[in-house]
Amino acid sequence: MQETRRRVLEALADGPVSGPELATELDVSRAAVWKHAEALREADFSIESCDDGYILTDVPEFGGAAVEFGLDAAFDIEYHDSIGSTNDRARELASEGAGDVAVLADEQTGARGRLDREWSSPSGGIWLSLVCRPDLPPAQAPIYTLAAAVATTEAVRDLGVDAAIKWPNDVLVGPEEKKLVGILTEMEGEADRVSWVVVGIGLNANIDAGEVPETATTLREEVGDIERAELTQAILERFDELRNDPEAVLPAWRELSSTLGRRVRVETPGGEVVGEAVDVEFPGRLVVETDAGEKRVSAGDCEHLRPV
Ligand code: BT5
Repeated sequence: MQETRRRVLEALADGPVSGPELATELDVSRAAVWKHAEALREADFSIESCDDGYILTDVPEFGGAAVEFGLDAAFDIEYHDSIGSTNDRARELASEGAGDVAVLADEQTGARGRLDREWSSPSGGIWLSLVCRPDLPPAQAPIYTLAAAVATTEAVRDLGVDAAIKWPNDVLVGPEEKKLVGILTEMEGEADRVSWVVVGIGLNANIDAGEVPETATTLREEVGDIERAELTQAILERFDELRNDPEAVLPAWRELSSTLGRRVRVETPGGEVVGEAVDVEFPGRLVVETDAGEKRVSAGDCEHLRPV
């Protein structure tokens, strides 16, 4: 959000404040204050007038301004009511040189999972793609996937959802392990350095369970509708913290994962690995104790098996 507009919004939130007072405080013309207030109203902020001036009485449920207002994370928000895929848009922004942008949508019409699988994205979700330009070798980029899983799981647990992470990138709920969140990380880089990483997070928020696959669940189904702007802020803020403190990612991930200690089958590009998942190592390798000894897996589809 533009700086003066953000300051107008903050002053109105602390209001009431009069137009002339605000103009003096921000050192802009009264016409400029008016222009910003009108733009905020158009973005669904409710600004009412009373005897002592103007005051903010309500904030929009979702949207770019709603998420940016009060956000304590280094991301600008680009919001779309509807878009093909936030990851595609984020990749476009990344290739134009952008960084620290979060592309956010209410609905996606052509969203992707891993390996070009379809990702249902009806209106009411949190469809979010983060453009990052970390100073990392490409092999370490998976730590961003784990960081996103940690940020999202903590945020939904705070809403009372019984969520846990299945390696590497799914957030599952309850004993039936229904999928609430999927993460798709994409990147471009040279041999020794990442040029950009796009972390795409798909969270089934205020959506009927019938609108997502049977193996999936939604926040509406689990705990009822939630404030999407607040939840998006919580995810962005925790992710921002973790990307600045990569050492903190694995301990947090281990705490939140339901994969460790379980028998798993992982389909990897090099074949199937079956055994007990015993640990996760930087930057996201799963350590599996198999009949043929320990194996380390960097990528693949993981299935939780019943104990033998
Ligand atoms: C994923 O793939 O889990 C990554 C999903 C990433 C989606 C986000 S949304 C924002 C950004 N923009 C995009 O275009 N993508 C990202 P994968 O592990 O391959 O899982 C895909 C499988 O999950 C599908 O084959 C379905 O079985 C299932 N699925 C599809 N839609 C789902 C949904 N909304 N919720 C839960 N499961 C779903």
